[in-house]
Amino acid sequence: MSTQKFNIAVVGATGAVGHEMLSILEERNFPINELRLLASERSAGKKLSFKGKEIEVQVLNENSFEGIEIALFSAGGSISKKFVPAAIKAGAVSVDNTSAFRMDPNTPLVVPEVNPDAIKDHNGCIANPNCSTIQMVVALKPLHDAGKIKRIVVSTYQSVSGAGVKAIQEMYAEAQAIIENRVYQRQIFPHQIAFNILPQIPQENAFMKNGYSEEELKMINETKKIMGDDSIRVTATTVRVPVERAHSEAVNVETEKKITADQARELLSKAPGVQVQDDLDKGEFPLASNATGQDPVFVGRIREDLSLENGLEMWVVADNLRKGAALNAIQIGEYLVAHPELLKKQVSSS
Ligand code: NAP
Ligand code: 3JN
Repeated sequence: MSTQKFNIAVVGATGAVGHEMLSILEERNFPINELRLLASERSAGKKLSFKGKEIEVQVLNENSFEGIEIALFSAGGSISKKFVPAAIKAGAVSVDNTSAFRMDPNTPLVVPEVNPDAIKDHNGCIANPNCSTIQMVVALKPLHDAGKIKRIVVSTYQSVSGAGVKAIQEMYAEAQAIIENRVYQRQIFPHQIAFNILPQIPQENAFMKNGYSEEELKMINETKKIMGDDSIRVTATTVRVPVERAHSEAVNVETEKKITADQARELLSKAPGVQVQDDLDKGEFPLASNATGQDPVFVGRIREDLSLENGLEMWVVADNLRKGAALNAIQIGEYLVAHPELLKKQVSSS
């Protein structure tokens, strides 16, 4: 086993995704030499705990990547656009959780269970897909390999944690205010989120001229790029629900070759990263509350579509902050450390 350890930066370490990254790096015993935590001036001097030690958060700047080998970005697209080039210049490979480079033809967009080999084509940056896309493609890849997917129709039920730490706080504060019959001044969501459902993601400037939201177009475009198949037709409706954590999706797929519900269950039960929870007699199907804090993509309610010759319906649930963001990025990091030749700089042995 290699004894190499690596210098890692986490950009956005104080955020919802950053917090999850630190837990997963610790849990999976990622081989770290130095861990550099970066955030905005608001967090200057703040300390975060990692493996029992307190690490001070540093303010992100152009020189933050000196000596860094892997930089994990989750501080928003504009920060990535500005600082991924600085990280590359310093010799680090970036794994970017934002949409900044996802559709850039020179940047691989990777879900390790689906297209790990794309990592080899990186030019200093590897993009992590949108959370809703990640969990869907993990569940669909084995069906695509078996029967070639022609069309996907997906509706999402996305938790508030997808909109960041402040959005979680807003859902609880608004629920409390409603229960106590108080007026609540919203800051994050455009409409009431507590005890309500919003067919708008993201919360600002969501909609395009064609009526689709930005999140829906991300799912459509990213799915084709990750699956490496532009011929798959995809349509999506993305919806915010008052759930703290884990996104749920109703996914309908049409395949070229017939796949029965039993065959789909069999294929999915063997697929990497998937856990089938599908026993209606026992009342078993995936639930956001059970998926919270878990790594797999849970699939259930698998059934043949009564309206189509070769169609399947399923319910797909995953923790958006783990497999949908931090875990997927760290799996890409693990691939890089397992193939150190893919890290641009010479890495030092500990
Ligand atoms: P969040 O809880 O609001 O956290 C934002 C993080 O970014 C904080 O650490 C914040 O630092 C940092 N930040 C903000 N402005 C900064 C600046 N000017 N310089 C340095 N750091 C700055 O948001 P989140 O939910 O963790 O999401 C963060 C980003 O990750 C999103 O914007 C999105 O691009 C990406 N994301 C991706 C997925 C996915 O589907 N793969 C899912 C969720 C999020 P302070 O605490 O100092 O403000
Ligand atoms: O809303 C969600 O459930 C997922 C949100 C993801 C997100 C939030 C702000 C900016 C993204 C993303 O990952 O696509 C971005 C972005 O980077 O564009």
